Amino acid sequence: MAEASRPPIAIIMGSQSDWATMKHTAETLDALGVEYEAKIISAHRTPDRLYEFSKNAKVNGYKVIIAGAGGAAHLPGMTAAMTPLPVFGVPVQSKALSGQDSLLSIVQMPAGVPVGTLAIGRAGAINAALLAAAVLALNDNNLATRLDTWRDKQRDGVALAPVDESD
Ligand code: RP5
Repeated sequence: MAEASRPPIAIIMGSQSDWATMKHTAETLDALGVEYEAKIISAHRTPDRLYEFSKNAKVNGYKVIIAGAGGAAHLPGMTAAMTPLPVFGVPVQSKALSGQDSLLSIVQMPAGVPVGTLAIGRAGAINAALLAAAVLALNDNNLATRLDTWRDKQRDGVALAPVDESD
């Protein structure tokens, strides 16, 4: 695919099982009108796919990569090692350790190869989309306006006083 027709954001994830989390990234980008491609790329099971994707990500026209993985979550760090593009990592909530393994695997990169690490699970997936959109909005005034509108809507949805939800 030619560079001009590529979406600016790639959402990659280590497994089909990560989609339940990473679909929140996709839904948030949909709400902001930001195009993306979503791919399953496993650092462990499909290392050749990871190499091919990461080495060519910039020339293929992507601007930001969002990588979700769980457990021994090497995907964001290995991707960042092979591309100059900004990489945001989403720790998927694992069954064994509730995502603490994923978080520490992603966040503890050695100096020199950064991965911007988000919160575990759904919150991190949504925030990765918002952060990636904010990066793109530096050079896209229309997107900056849509991000402002998104935040205004969020603010307006917060009630002043709590209600008893069990009633
Ligand atoms: C990781 O292993 C994936 O990112 C996923 O979170 C985890 C479990 O993968 P499956 O065994 O469900 O495919 O590589």
